[in-house]
Amino acid sequence: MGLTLTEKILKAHVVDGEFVKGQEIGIKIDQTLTQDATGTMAYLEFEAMGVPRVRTERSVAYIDHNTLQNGFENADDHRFIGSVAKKHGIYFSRSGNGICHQVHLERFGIPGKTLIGSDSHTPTGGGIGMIAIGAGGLDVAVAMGGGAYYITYPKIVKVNLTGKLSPWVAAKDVILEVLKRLSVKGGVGKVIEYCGKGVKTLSVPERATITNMGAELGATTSIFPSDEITKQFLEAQGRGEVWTEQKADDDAVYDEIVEINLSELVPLAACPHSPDNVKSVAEIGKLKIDQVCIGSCTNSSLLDMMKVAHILKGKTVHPDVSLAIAPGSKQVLNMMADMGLLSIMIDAGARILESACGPCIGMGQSPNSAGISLRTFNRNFLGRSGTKDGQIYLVSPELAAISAVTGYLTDPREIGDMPEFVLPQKFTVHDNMIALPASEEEADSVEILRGPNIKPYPETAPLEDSITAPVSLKVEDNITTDHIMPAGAKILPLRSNIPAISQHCFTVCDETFPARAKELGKSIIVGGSNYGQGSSREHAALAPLYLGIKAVLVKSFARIHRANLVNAGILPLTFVNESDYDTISQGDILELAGIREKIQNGETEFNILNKTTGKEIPVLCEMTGRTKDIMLAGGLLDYTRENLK
Ligand code: MIC
Ligand code: SF4
Repeated sequence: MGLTLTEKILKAHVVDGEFVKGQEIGIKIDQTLTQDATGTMAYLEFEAMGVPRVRTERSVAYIDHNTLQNGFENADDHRFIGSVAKKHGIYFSRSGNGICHQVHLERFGIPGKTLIGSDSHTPTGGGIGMIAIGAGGLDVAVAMGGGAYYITYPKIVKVNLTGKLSPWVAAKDVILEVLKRLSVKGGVGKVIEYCGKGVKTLSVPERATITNMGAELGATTSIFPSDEITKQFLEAQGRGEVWTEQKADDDAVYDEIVEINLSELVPLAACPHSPDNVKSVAEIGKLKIDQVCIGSCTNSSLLDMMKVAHILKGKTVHPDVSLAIAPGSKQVLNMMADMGLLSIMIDAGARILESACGPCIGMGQSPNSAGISLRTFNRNFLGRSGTKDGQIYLVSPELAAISAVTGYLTDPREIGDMPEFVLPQKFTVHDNMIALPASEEEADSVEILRGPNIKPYPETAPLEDSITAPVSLKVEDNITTDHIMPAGAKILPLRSNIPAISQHCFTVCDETFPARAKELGKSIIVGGSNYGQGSSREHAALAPLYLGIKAVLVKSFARIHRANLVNAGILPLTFVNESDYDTISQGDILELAGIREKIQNGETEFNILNKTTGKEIPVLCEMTGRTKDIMLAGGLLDYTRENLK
């Protein structure tokens, strides 16, 4: 029986566990990446492990998220990360060099290798045939120290692409169509593998748009084969020597098959406030818009910019619309300047932003009150733009650009003929904004530069014998990490200060939560399904840890967030009967009697008691050997200190 591409790469990297679907396996990690919003914490954790030099083939630290320096905090974090990188053998991509995923694809990614990154959109690397997975900062720190990364051996979904995209229909529409069909939880526990004759009609940047936004399916990762098109892309980056062919066997067996005929797709948009709330432009109808933002790790490649410039040429941005464009990397921006694309955009009235995440993470450009904003990004969760009642639609760059001119949500097919957009044979390569690490001899003399906002990792303690605690918060289905630990220009500078950032935990849902939880000392959160979807930010577990949360009881979890809870020593529990969710109220006292012994004995299903109502509630707490030990130790940091020496 033949193998899928995912299985081939995983098999070549497995160091622990067996290849049984649903079981945990440990894989060797070849490359890691971090960004600055999760990076400071990840490097504090790496330091705490006491490993002098990274043990990966390549580790890169990027500065791209917290680039709005409205106070000393972000600049201090950048300086800290730069100094840690230099000392411990990590390449350092300086601010201005671009968004981590775009730059990693251009300059570091290698087909057939494994990559984990402290950012949920790390699967962008799947666009060149890598197994690239988003993870919590602590997991990335462990991988940098040479430890394996653990995932549940996934189900593998084949997306069989046939046909060819029609003019002005984009790669973005492909992933929006997949999201429409599978939903934001449809990918949990799965890898999405793209195959079929349609693959060769898509360029690397287009493939990367699709694997990037696979994160919104909740998938472990997404991957394309590495073929002649990948080879040309890497050669154009001056890195042809790292290319290898990567593909599934012809007789590979998949768990599910999704058929997509590219020729049948039409321009789509994800409507507020979820990436799977997808409708066609025709279904949405005439929608007057206030803002357009083009960029983010999903759609900021040179190819995207070439299309946008073509559409804007000789036009003016509609008087009622503000258009912001953030090219994905210094390379993209440089080439836009050389090719004359930049002056076309400036002339049309676009506001050119630095090559960084920017508005995608609420770092500026928040829309006006109740403003309608079309964005080429990947997330439109409530409040993420920085304007609580902002209405964010996720669209392709083509659709965004033409709408910026007309002032309405516009079907890009109205533009008429589409020229063929061909990527250059050679990209402009100048890695002068990537600082190399110090040599092993020089490393000792590198001083670590810590600012006053950088506070240590919160205190942890081994799992208690029993837990009796009130429910401090009850929330609904599809709670995102943007609800749990909001981002934005005001809160992001606190990423390296857990006591301070905790004051914002869950304030989107309930402003009184942080004070209440702190006062209770110990408490439990109850939630619905797909709890913790979205970002990889471990702050969504570390802030609750700091506020005394001992357990989270929900209908189901998103993958990365569940792992982050375990890493922080917080018990992840799920209801056996989802209807029991309705029997618990905020304020009820829950008793987890003998919980330590139960976990130690490997009990996965047991009852907890709602002392307020007297009702016994059956719950699941599935822990394998390793996660069990992490839980008992009080989290991954304590566990790793013991085991990684
Ligand atoms: C995001 O898109 O939400 C982020 C910001 O890139 C996060 C990481 C973070 O919270 O720092 C992600 O997706 O992992
Ligand atoms: Fe940055 Fe947005 Fe991509 Fe997250 S989704 S890495 S914030 S561009």
